[in-house]
Amino acid sequence: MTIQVVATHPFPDQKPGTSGLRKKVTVFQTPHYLENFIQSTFDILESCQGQTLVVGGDGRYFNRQAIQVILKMAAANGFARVKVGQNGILSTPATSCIIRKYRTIGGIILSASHNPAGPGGDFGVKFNTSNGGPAPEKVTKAIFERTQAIGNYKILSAADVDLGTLGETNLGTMVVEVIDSVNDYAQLLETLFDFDRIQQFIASGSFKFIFDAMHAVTGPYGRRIFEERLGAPAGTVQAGFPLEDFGGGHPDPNLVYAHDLVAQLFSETGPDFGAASDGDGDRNMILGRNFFVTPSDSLAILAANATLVPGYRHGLAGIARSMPTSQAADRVAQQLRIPTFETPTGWKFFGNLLDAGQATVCGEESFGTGSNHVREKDGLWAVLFWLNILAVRQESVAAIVTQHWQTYGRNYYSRHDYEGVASDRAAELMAQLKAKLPTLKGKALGSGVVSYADDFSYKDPVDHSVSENQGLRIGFEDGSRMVFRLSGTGTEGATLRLYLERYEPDRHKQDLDAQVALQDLIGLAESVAQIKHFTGREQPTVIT
Ligand code: VG1
Ligand code: CO
Repeated sequence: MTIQVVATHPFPDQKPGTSGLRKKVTVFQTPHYLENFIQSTFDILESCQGQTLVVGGDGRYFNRQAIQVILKMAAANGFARVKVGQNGILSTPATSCIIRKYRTIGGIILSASHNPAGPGGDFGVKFNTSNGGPAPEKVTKAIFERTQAIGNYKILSAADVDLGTLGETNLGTMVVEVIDSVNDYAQLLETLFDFDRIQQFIASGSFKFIFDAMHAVTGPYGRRIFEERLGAPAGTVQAGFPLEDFGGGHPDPNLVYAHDLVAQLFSETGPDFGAASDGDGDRNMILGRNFFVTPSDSLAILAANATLVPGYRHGLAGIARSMPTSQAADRVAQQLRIPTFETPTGWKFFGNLLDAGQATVCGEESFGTGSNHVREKDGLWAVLFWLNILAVRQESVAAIVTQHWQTYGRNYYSRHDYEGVASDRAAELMAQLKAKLPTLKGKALGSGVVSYADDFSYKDPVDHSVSENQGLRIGFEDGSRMVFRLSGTGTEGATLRLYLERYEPDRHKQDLDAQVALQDLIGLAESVAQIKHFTGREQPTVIT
């Protein structure tokens, strides 16, 4: 086995987005493309010598091939050990857990998360640092700069490693340790939740639930935890075996893409509770019978009920949410007299707050919720949190949510996505809106008065780093808001996201459909940003 030093040239487009580097599979299959990015990542580490790395992915097409390349490059770069999930499978939160538990230098997660997979689909590479969290901006910036200067990479010429069998093998001087994909993670969750109580609740027969793994990474996790450990009947986990193309679906747990699950919950004979996760297992969607819980409400409800769950019985230090996420959680924090933090979109911005002990739970409107148990959002964690609350309160999901609204008021909320818009048109929309913002403050817009209109920028309270251009916001005196952002995770054209929020304290006006309740704001967003004109679309692609 010899170490090859392969000459290469920079690719101009290796800048990580909201969550890692995402490209079409065909781009990653371009000779040297994957290798360049991996070598650049290794190069910015202080030293690879003698270090341990965690590697795994969501099981999508090209996962297995990419892992073999990474193992051989890790061996050539001096790593002592790589912990790799069996058959290359590790969910994003499980990877975070393993990095932290074994104090490794970091980990590489192969996933494009909720983006579709297969030979014509997407692939992605995320690097997580030694705290278990997504690389912060200063690290992704350093990686990108390195990709622009790279001249060669190192790789061991060796046969592929068998990833199907648990245990250790040698690759040059490096040890490849194939680990059970679920064990460490399941053990961690067991320390947080009252598994016995949930088990009894399920065994009582009065409560039925289903979990849709969407043929993505959470299948093995869901089967082990829900069916084997908690005794839920076989079949509770649906689409529970990872497929390289996710069964042709879009592994994004929302009302549009998780239609099979939604159809089951929205039927009179349906289960009491339903949940789904995404490609790499960090997202969650929560449903009750005939009831959809918005991710923003879910965050607020988990926070309000946290002391019912053993891992959080002493309360929370603080709550952090991404800027476009609704302010429902802020109202809970206010009542609990704990701080809230408003960060830019992307889990990497929660890392410092979690490390510093300033926030205990975090959430994003994009179906992401998590806590300080790892440094990623965590789909199964959120499902177990709900199961624990339901087992203690013995009420329906709908009852818990409506009671929450009665106590705190309801933050009507919706996100409208316009996917696959021409990039230049989307950029024009944002530019013209940004130019207009300074003129809006203090003006009447529709029936409201604008109290602020700006481009969100964030100063991290821990390391004081500043992140600019994080979304255009227009806020009204009554607390209503609309936010415009372009997605940083797509691989084709641009996706415009419009986030809408309006607060309703009156309990007699809290049962409207969100689209109806937000009608005025939707109209205002169109008039101020000319969405139809710039996108050429009459309707959003996805409404959640
Ligand atoms: C989206 C979401 C964001 C999330 C990110 C990664 O980013 O809006 O909240 O953190 O995806 O999630 P964007 O830039 O497309 O809006 V995942 O599940 O892809 O790791
Ligand atoms: Co994800």
